[in-house]
This record gives sequence, structure tokens and C-alpha cells, in this order.
Amino acid sequence: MINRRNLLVGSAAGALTVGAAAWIGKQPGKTNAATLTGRPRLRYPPLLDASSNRNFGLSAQYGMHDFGSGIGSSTAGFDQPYLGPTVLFKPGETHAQISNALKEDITVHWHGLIVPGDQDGGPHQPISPGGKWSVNLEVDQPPATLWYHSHSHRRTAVQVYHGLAGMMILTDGLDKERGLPNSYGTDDLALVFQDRRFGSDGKLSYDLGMMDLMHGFTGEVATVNGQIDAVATVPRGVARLRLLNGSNARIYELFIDDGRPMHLIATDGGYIPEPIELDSLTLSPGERAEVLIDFSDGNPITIYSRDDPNQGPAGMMGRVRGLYDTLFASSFPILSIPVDDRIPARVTKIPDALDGNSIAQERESGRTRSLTLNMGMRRMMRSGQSELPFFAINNNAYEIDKLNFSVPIGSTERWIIRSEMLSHPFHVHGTRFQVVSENGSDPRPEYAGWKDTVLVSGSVELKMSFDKPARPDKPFMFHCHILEHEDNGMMGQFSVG
Ligand SMILES: [Cu+2]
Repeated sequence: MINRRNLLVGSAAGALTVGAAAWIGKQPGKTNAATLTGRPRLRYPPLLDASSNRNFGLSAQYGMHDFGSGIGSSTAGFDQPYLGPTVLFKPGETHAQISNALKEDITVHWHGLIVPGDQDGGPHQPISPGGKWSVNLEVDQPPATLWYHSHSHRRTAVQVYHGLAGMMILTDGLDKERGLPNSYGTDDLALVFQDRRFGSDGKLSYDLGMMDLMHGFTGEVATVNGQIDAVATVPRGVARLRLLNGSNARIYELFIDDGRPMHLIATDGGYIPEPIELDSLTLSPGERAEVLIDFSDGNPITIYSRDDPNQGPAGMMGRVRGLYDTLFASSFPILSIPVDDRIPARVTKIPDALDGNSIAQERESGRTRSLTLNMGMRRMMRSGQSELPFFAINNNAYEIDKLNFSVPIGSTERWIIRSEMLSHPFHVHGTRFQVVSENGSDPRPEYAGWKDTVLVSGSVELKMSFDKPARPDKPFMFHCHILEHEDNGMMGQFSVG
């Protein structure tokens, strides 16, 4: 059953909030290995290796998935009941064939892959029920952890929530030379963090209320790779964690219970020049980070997150829920990782340097664009007195037939993004960017590398180049990655040519 251990704090249900907070406490201590016995082993998505044959297929299907409570939920996935395989591929050309066995349109967007608009898999490339989409991905970017997910017009949130997502690893085969762990599922762990809500029947629930729409849909239960309460094991050495926030809306502020650091080695766009030691790491929806953790002392750890700043006292709901959040806003455990001495350790040292590219752009930026992520309540004439939420960018709610602007190919631009009411993770298709500043200061260390998604809490300044073409009928998207915001209008589109 779902027990207190996996309940997140700050959920909609007050009683659960109190219970979980009482169990979790505000100061996580050290993980006790004895408490981990009997918990399920974490499973990793199957590795779909397309690196040599340069060809892979994914089939969207309905499924029945047990997150670990013993009760099956209706879900969807690629080639399996929930989520999809981890696609391993190399720079160059790779052919992908997607088939859709669902009863509704889906798309497959390659989040972080810098490819032309007609390969991007956005809302203009629906795959109808029973249909197929065949695409040649032309990839010429550095190695990175990416992901794929449905990006259906107004249906992204519900489809991703039910499982239409998976990880991608773009590799150049040189990680051994870099001194990095690269044994998938042993010392190189693919971790998809998602919070989920379960009804009183124990089944997955996506009952979108007004407040869920405003804040984005969050759940009270932490899952990793679609599992509740699972335990990963690592060798007594250095392990690499590929972290993907595949949640619809939850922002994680991750830290390790015994205070040991995480060594950041890669951001959305791949390796940074040298590891950065972090005590905590913010990961908003859509973002990825690769970290190394040193387990050579043999002690188990638990990865925790602080509560979502958008849901707690700092968020809008804080003013309404007030007291509960102030008293109980806290942390919750996501994943415990004990050491298994039987697994041989290959890497025992954090490398001093990586060969990541500096993010300083050589090219001078031309045009500056200012984009404000708008949200609020609007009185609807037709519904009488009731107010309904609205979402937009620069006061334009997304319209699939309307191009917001065109960018000349080969140009470099400065984008100033501002957020309203909440923190919003901002994602741009078809490019990668440098975070020049956050609220006028140097960006947080997590933004030291190339990014395609950035959390905007106030304002950020980004610099990006546009080298991939996108026709007006297959444009690139820019949007909030809180999926309920995206689906309801906090999105725009542009062509490059
Ligand atoms: Cu948003």
C-alpha cells in the first residue's frame, strides 16, 4: 500500500500533509541500511541501443501498471505499459519509426535534440490512432541526456502524466576515456522523477481541479522510473545519476540526507568543462542534470527534495493555505541508494576535468526579445460570475495556426524572460542557450552549462543561436514546461529560415 514514507509534503490534502511531515521530520539524518531491506529494487527502463544500427522504433500503447501499491492503474507507454525505453544513440543520422496504438493523436517530441522543425515532433506533427511517423533525425550536437515525450495539442499534460515519455542518451562512446561511469543500470543510473496522485481506490488519478490547473498538477507520491519506494544499489565507488524531472509541474530542490555533495557534470546540453560540487540542485520540469556521487565510504544515502516552491508558502497557495505550509513545509525522500559490495567498482575518483564546451557564445547577439509568461484569473462573461484561469506569453494565448515570429537562420538573439505569479520552467525547441543572468545576477551553478529549459523566478537573460530551419507550418515551440500551463496557452511558436 501507499504508506507515509512516499507521501510528499505540501499536498492538497491537509491530513496527509501533517502525517507525512510527522514521519519525515524537517531534518533528514543518515539513511539506516536496515530500513531498506525488503523494499523493491529499482528497475531501469530497458536500454534501446540504436547506436550501431542507427534505427529504432517506439510503439505507443495502453497498459496496466502497478506503481508498487499492488493495484494496477490504466497507463500508457512506449513498448511497455508505462514510460518507454531509454534510447541510446550517436551523433549522425538515426531513423526513428513511431507507431500509435492509442485511440487519440499523440506526437513524439525529442526534448533537447537540436534538429530541424520537421523532425522535432511538436504539436504540428500528430500521429493519428493506428498511424505511424517515420523520421530521420540529423544529430550534430555533443553527448547529453535528453528525453522524448508526447507534445500533443492541448493533450500533453494528460498523456505525459499517464506515461508517454522516456529518456534518451546521446553518446560519443568516449565516457571511459573521460573517467565517467557508463555501465547502464550499474553505475550509470537513468532516473525519471515524477510525482503522482492516487485516488482512494489506489489507482492513478488525474482529476484536474481549478487549483491544479493554476499551479500545475502535483501528486503526493514520489515515483522513480514509475516505481514507489524502490531502492537503487551502486558499487562502492563513484556512481553517475542521470536525473530527469519528468513531472508535470513539480519543482525539486534535491539534496542528500547525510550532506555529501553531488558533483554536477552535465546540464541539459551536455558536459560542462569541470565538475561543480553542489549541496543542493534545483530541477524543474523538463530539466536534466547528470551528477556523480562518491559512495566509496560504503554508506547508503537517500536523495531528498525540499517542497515545491510553487506549492508551498512561496507559491500562490501559500496565501490561502498559509498555516499548514508554514508549519509543515518540509522535505520528502525520493530515492534511497545503498552500496552493494558485490558489484565491482570501475570508477573510484571524481574526474578533475571534462571536455565540455564552454557556453560563452562567440557570436554577437543581434535582436533582443522580451517574453513575459502571463497567468492570472479572468472573469468570463459566459460563465456569469466565475473567474477562470488564463495562461499566455506576452498576452497571447497559444494558437496553433498563428506564428508568433520568425527568426533569421544563423542569427543569435538575446531573450529576456519574465515570470508572473509563479516560477515557470521555460523551454525552447530547436536550439540550446546560455543563461547569461538570473534576476540581474550570475545564474545559479546548475546553469553553468548549455540549457534548453530554465526555471524563471523573476527574470532570466538567455543567449541562443538558431542554426536549424523550421518552416512556418512546422515551427519550433517556446513554452512553460508546467504541462497544464503549456496546454492552456503559455506557449508560442516561431519559424527559422
Ligand atoms: Cu508555467
